[in-house]
Amino acid sequence: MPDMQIYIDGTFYPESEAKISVFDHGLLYGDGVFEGIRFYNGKVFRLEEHIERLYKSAAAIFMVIPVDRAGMTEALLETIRRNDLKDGYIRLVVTRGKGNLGLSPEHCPKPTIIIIVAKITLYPAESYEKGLKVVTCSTRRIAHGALSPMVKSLNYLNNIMAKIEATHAGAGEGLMLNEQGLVAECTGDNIFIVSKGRITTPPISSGALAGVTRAVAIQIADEFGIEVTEPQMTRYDIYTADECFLTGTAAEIIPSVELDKRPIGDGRPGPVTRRLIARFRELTQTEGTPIF
Ligand code: PXG
Repeated sequence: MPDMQIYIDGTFYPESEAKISVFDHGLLYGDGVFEGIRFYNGKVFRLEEHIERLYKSAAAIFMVIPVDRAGMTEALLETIRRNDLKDGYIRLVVTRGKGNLGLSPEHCPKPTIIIIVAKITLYPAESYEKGLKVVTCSTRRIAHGALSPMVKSLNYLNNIMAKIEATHAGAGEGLMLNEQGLVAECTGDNIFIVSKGRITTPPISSGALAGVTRAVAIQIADEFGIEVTEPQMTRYDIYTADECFLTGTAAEIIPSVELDKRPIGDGRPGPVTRRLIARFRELTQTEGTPIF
């Protein structure tokens, strides 16, 4: 990777010189929010939805982003232009900013805005053909009573603990349950099943992030005339489903063919999942906010 241009608070720096304070509360306390966004073929996919979620995450943690949505959008597009990429990944981070030691953000006068653009491949192409193995993690998804799981915050430790469990078990992703033992989502993706031609996904209230790709999958299913419902789900529903797939900005739509060593359906990516993936690829190539 050449020295990428990184945006920090309105200025561009080569990666080797892109630095923030050790007193930044994003580092000290994981106090901040972020988004992972993709651009394809010179267009940013679902940009407005990501920007909207960022501002909602910020509002939920009592943080006022010092740039408005239009300014943020322009900063993001300009960062991609400076790096001269047509396809890639954007990591947009807004931290509480530089402050004192001590939890209180009282002495953090201004949030820090960081925009990183990079290439990304989360899973090899083979995984989209053969499907991922998933295991249930013992680490539970964060409870609403602790911090809303809808906030895309810089506190990812519970998902990271779960991801480590999944990796140790030789699985591509880890399934996370909520405190009640109901299915919430995977460590960095939302989960869907297909049973008797119908699609279901856990409700956001079960502890899932309101995924942008989740919404796209629901939109495509709707376009296909397939009903999507959001009932509370248990692992039993996944064990006995015909098909399963995961959605996320980084993962896109990816089949899952095994949960806890049980094959899902016939253990191969199913026809509904394949159709959704094909349509998703079409959409990412054709829709989005033009960069140039
Ligand atoms: N659940 C969780 C916990 C996530 O973090 C998703 C679901 C999928 O949401 P979207 O809006 O992306 O469809 C996420 C997204 C990364 C990375 O770099 C993480 C995510 C997305 C992209 C990159 O770790 N998380």
